Amino acid sequence: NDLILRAALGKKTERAPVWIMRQAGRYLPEFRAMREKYDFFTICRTPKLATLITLQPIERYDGLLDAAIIFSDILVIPQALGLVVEMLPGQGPHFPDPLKVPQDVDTKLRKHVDVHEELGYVFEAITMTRKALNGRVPLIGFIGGPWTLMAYMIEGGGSSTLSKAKTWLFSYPEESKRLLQKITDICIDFLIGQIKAGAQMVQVFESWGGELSPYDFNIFSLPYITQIADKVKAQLKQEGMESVPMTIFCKGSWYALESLSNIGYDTVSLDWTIDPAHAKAITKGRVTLQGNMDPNVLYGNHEEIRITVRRMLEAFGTGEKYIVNLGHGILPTVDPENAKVFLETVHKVGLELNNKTIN
Ligand code: 1CP
Repeated sequence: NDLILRAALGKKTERAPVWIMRQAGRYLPEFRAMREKYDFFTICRTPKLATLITLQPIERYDGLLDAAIIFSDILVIPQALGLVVEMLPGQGPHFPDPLKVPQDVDTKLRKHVDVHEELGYVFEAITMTRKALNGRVPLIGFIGGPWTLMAYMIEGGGSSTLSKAKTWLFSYPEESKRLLQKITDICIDFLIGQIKAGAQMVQVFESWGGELSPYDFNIFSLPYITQIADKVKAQLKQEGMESVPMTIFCKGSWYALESLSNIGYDTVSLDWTIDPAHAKAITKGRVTLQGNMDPNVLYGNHEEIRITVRRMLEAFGTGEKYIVNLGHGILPTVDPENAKVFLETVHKVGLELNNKTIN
C-alpha cells in the first residue's frame, strides 16, 4: 500500500490515504496496558517495545490505516543534547533542570551530538518496524521543529503562554538564534538517519508555530524549518540516495501557509482552523495538503463524524494531492470505535467521490 507516498508526490490515488496524528497512544487500551508495565522513555529506547506499539493501531484497524508512525517523541532531541526529560503520569513532559539563561547552552548542553550514539535506538526501532510491517503500509519518521523544541527546553514542559521561551526571543535574540541553529543541525542529522534506517516519509512537528506572530515566525521558525528541508534533501542527493516525501506541520500558523508551500516540503499539514478552499487557493497545487478535521469531532456521535468527513473530503478532493488526517493529535479520551467510524468513512466516501469524478 503506497497510497500515501503517491499522494505526497502529487500522483493520482484511487482514494485519499488516511492516518491519524498520535495514532499509537493513550486512547488505545492496549497502549495503556503497556504503559502500566513500562515507563514512556523506556518504551522509546527499547526497539522491540517501540515496534510493538507502532503496530497496535495498524493491527486494531486492520486495512484502514494507510501509514504507521514510529513510536517515539519529539523530546528525544533535548535528551540527546544532555537535558533530563521525564514523562509524568497525567501531566506530560517535565524537565527538572531546563535552560534558564543563555550561558546554559554552553554549560548544560553537549557541544557535539552524534545522533548514532545518542539516538541510535530510534534508528533500530525504525528498521525493526519496517521489517515487522512487511510492506503493509509505509512508515513515517518525525522530529519536532526547532522553535518547538527550544520552547520545551526553556519552559521545562507544557505552557499556555510560553512566556519563558519568549523572554529569550525578546531579550536574547542572537543567543536564541544560536540555540535554534544548534537544534536544527541535530534535526537534520536525525532525520537523515531515520530515512537511512527505513523511514519512507518524514514529518516536522512545529506544534508551537502558531504561538509566534507572523513577523517572529519569519525570524525564529521559518528559516530553520526551511534549512531542514533543504539540507536533508541536498545531503541525501550528495550521497546518491533518494529523498523521501517531507511534511511540515506548523500548528496555528495559518498566516504562513503561502511560505510553507514554497520551502521545499512536499506536504503541508493543516490544523482545523484553516478552510480547505482557502488552503487550496493559497497553495495553488504546489504541495499536497494533509488534515484537518477538528480532533474533538471524534467526541461527537457517529452520524456527525460521517457528515464532517464527507464535507472535508468534498472540499479537499480525494484523488490527488490530499492526505486525510486530523488537525492535531487524537485526544487521549476518544473512544477507539469513533476513530474507526472516521477511518471507515474516509474509505467509503473517498472511493465514492473518486468514482463520481472518473465517471
Ligand atoms: O502515533 C504516534 O503519533 C505516536 C508517536 C508520537 C509523536 C509523533 C508521540 C508519542 N509524540 C509525538 C509527537 C509529539 N510529542 C509532539 C508533536 C505533536 C503534537 O503537537 O501533538 C509534541 C508536542 C510532543 C510532546 C509531548 N509528548 C506531549 C505534549 C505535551 C504538551 O505540552 O501539550 C505529550 C503529552 C507527550 C507524551 C506522549 N508522546 C507520545 C505519547 C503516546 C504520549 C503520551 C504518553 C503517556 O503518558 O503515555
